[in-house]
Amino acid sequence: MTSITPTTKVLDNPPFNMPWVESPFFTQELNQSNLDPELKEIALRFAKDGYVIFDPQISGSVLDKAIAGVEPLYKGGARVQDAWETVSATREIATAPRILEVLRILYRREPIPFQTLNFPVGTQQLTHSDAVHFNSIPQKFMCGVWVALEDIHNDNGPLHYYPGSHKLPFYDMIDMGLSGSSAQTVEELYGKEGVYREYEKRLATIIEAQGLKKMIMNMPKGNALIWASNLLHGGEPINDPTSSRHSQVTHYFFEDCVYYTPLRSDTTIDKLFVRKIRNIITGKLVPNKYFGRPVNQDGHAKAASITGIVRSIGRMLPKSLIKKIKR
Ligand SMILES: O=C(O)CCC(=O)C(=O)O
Repeated sequence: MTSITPTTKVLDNPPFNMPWVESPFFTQELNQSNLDPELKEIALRFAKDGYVIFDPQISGSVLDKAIAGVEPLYKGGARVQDAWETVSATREIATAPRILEVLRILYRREPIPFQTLNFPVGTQQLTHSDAVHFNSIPQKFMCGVWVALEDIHNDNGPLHYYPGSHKLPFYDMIDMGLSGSSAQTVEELYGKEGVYREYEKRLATIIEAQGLKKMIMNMPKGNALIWASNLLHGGEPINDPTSSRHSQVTHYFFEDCVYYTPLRSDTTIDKLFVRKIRNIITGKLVPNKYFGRPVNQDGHAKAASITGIVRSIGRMLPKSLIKKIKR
């Protein structure tokens, strides 16, 4: 197996503010790059399909320690968020050098692991795009890395995904005819009648109308799957109710962005739900930045002051925003 070292080179000078794999020059630059064949293949697949499976070179004992370390945290539930804060094996997975190196190459920016989710069983989550939960300005600087902590097969609720769906437009809440920015409670957002359920239903109709082809992923223990922020994916039904399906997904942003939650934003009426993220590598909060400059951020749900940033994608920066960029 070819190893990835920090000296692995791709071409310099990313000309635009977008992930390398999303760049219009990606194919040309990939062909000219000196990446080893294995990395070239990873980059090519990820750009084309919106996901790629690879060996993150994490030892089996770390995977087992993650399962054992998180076990007491479930307390009857089926998911633990941010176990990295207390379970070092989950942190090791989130910060595995090979994962970080691959992400650096795909995005040409420093990756920031900011959230871990551990699951003891299949999630059976309906199909969604992570981009509605986690988005960035500039866009698409987000991905998930899902690591199989045990063998994943048809019976224990494998992942499903729609290859190439990351190239669909990003369907923001307004595109879906929905607004989550006025939700006051978790129930209003995520409950049975909540706006997120409606998003899932409407997304299913798009998938059907477009005739997208679903793939189901069986994966051996230790393998990792990176999905692009806009790749449609979810969890399959659990055929064997006695089965476990230990897995960890880590969500990554990339440096020098504004990080926000589209589900809770509505930029037309000055609501941008900016996220305060913590870098799992350093344990420190990461400033939201726009063109390298920190932007004012009052924290969750109070971030209307930087609404202009979203409006300005593809347009000119509004003066009000420029004033608010700290110099
Ligand atoms: O683990 C799964 O079954 C799905 C996880 C997922 O869709 C997510 O974390 O976004």
